Amino acid sequence: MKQFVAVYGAEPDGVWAAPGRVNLIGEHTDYNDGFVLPFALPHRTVVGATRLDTPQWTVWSEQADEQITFDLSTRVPGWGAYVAGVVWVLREAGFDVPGANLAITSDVPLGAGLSSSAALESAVLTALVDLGGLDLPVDQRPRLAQQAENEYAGMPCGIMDQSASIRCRAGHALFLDCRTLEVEHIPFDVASAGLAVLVIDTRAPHRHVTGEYAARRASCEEAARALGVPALRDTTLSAVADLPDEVLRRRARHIVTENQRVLDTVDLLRSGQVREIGPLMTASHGSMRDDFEITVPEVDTAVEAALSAGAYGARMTGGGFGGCVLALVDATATDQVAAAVAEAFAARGYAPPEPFVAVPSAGATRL
Ligand code: GAF
Repeated sequence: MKQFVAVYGAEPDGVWAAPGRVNLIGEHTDYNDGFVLPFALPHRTVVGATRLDTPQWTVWSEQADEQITFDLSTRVPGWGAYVAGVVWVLREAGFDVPGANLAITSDVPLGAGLSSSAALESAVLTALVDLGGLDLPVDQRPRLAQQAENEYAGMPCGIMDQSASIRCRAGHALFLDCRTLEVEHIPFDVASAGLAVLVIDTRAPHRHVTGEYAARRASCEEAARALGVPALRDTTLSAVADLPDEVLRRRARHIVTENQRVLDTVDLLRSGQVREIGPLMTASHGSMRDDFEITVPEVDTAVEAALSAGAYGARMTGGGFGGCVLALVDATATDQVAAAVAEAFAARGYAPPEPFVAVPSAGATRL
């Protein structure tokens, strides 16, 4: 790894990588014990690492253009929290984490809702587990990476992004039950159906993401309490309809209907009906816009323009308040749909969007 050699003057002991993700469907369902269906992107965070004999970590990041050093007594802020949080969580779990020199680079777009932070945590976790020969089965790693983000970095996320980054397989979407953590790898071969998934980074400035995200999570927990269930996974539309609070009713309705849309999407994909998932994607967007209220004008514009240009379905992906839209389109129509979205953005005076075609890729690995 050339960056590692440039910083530390020698080749690393090993190089590891973990991807960003898009979520095909199932938004904000993860922390409600529900279902999600993400797939990994080819974009990934790469970590070169060499083991040290002392409990000290030096980390250089190409994107931050910064090097930090910390030990077990340091509380690390900023981007380094996603690295130090992983060391912290592994030690909390009782592992003897080796000290290390690390060099990190990434082509996961930052702040675009494509899980750049989960890619960083997952790459560092995979590297430290391998370097230290730690006995940590793959299916238990996402929970620890999530805990690092929740308790060290302070973002109350669910378990989807770390699961996608660690457990996805190339050519497949990851059907994850966020309560049991059981997974099924669902073949998602859009190309042989003559289709493509177009990702449109709206580049809309994120607005109050962490606060709004935490507020949605709190509303869901409040609705579950009012309904007398452990999580919104356990309720029904008719029970939700009786909630007296109008806002809680809409928040809970999104979760209940979104879980069903994930199950319906999985059923269609299991029987090879790829194009047919389009209307479920579009319905998911409507539910995020009207019931969960996590979209912004740029993402609504992108969805409407993609649908008008012939997309079979389109929706915002990720936590919301900006970020990316996914559109399911004919493989021959990607340029045309991307151009239609760019035109709609120009007409409204928005910054030009950045489109790319997403291919379901592999999860975290040693290179
Ligand atoms: C963010 C969170 F990190 C995930 O856990 C998930 O809740 C997602 O938003 C919304 O589905 O990416």
